[in-house]
Amino acid sequence: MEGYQRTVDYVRDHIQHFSLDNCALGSQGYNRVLLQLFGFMGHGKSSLINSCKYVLDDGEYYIHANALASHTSVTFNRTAYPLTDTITIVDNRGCSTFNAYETGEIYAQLGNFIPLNQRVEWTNNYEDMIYKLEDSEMDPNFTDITIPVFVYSVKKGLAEGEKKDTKEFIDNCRKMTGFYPIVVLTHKTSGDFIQAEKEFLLMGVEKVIKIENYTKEDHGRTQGRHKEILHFLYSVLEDVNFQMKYKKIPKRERVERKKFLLKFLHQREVNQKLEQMRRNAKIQQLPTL
Ligand SMILES: Nc1nc2c(ncn2[C@@H]2O[C@H](COP(=O)(O)OP(=O)(O)OP(=O)(O)O)[C@@H](O)[C@H]2O)c(=O)[nH]1
Ligand SMILES: [Mg+2]
Repeated sequence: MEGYQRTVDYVRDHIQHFSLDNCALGSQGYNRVLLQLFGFMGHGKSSLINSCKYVLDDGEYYIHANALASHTSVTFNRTAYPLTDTITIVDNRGCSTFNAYETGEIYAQLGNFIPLNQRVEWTNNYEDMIYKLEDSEMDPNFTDITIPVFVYSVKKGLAEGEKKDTKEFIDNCRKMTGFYPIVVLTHKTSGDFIQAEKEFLLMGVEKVIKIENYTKEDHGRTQGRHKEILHFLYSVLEDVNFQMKYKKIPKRERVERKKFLLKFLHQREVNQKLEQMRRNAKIQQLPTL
């Protein structure tokens, strides 16, 4: 127990004092690590934030991010919660599926093209999205390292049809941030987390963390749960340290991400128009781009 307590304290201390200035090549102009959560509705994003705060602050359990059992989305605002001087975790509106309608906004968030602390509206409107991107040039964000975190409850397995979209989404997250998303499997005692882990690893994800969130109903501290949450944060920093060993050109990266996003939005618009034409004219032979 004593040895264990020392490890927990050591890891917590490491996380709390992590500074980008101490990376191999220094901060390279970055000043914040942004953990950007996303995932389906009700899978435990807000609870993960509350769990992280609980474990890092080492005090009473407190509800920072509203987490509720509900059939619809509880969180609509994209809210930033600072965890340490360097690390901030961002809550997000839950997706219903990974279709282009909802993912477009998430890619823009991941590329730091949308300011924090705003209500999240999914939009299919090409012009609106392009204007948002242009507006972001007024005050471009080059100082955040964004790490995508995909929160997924093992209570419900991924249906065959969902896997293709999920794989594509995971690949695009990497294009928008330079990082593969870290997958956090929640409700680990209520489903087959081994199967879920396998499926995500097969999709190319490199880190899968299995946790049971602390919740309003059940937040009695346990060694295992504390360790899991710290392991999640430690893994994120490991990834940051690795990437920061190499020279970064934040401006160049932003340009590349913007190109990807513009292409994605354009293709989405074209597909939508084709779909509309098919429906209107009932022409089934038009090709899908
Ligand atoms: N047993 C258990 N319950 C959990 C876990 N994670 C979340 N919950 C519960 O599941 C419900 C939904 O959790 P939230 O954290 O609100 O989920 P969310 O992803 O933020 O949901 P939206 O904001 O609606 O997208 C709440 O009642 C939580 O207490 C977990 O790991 N184990
Ligand atoms: Mg939420």
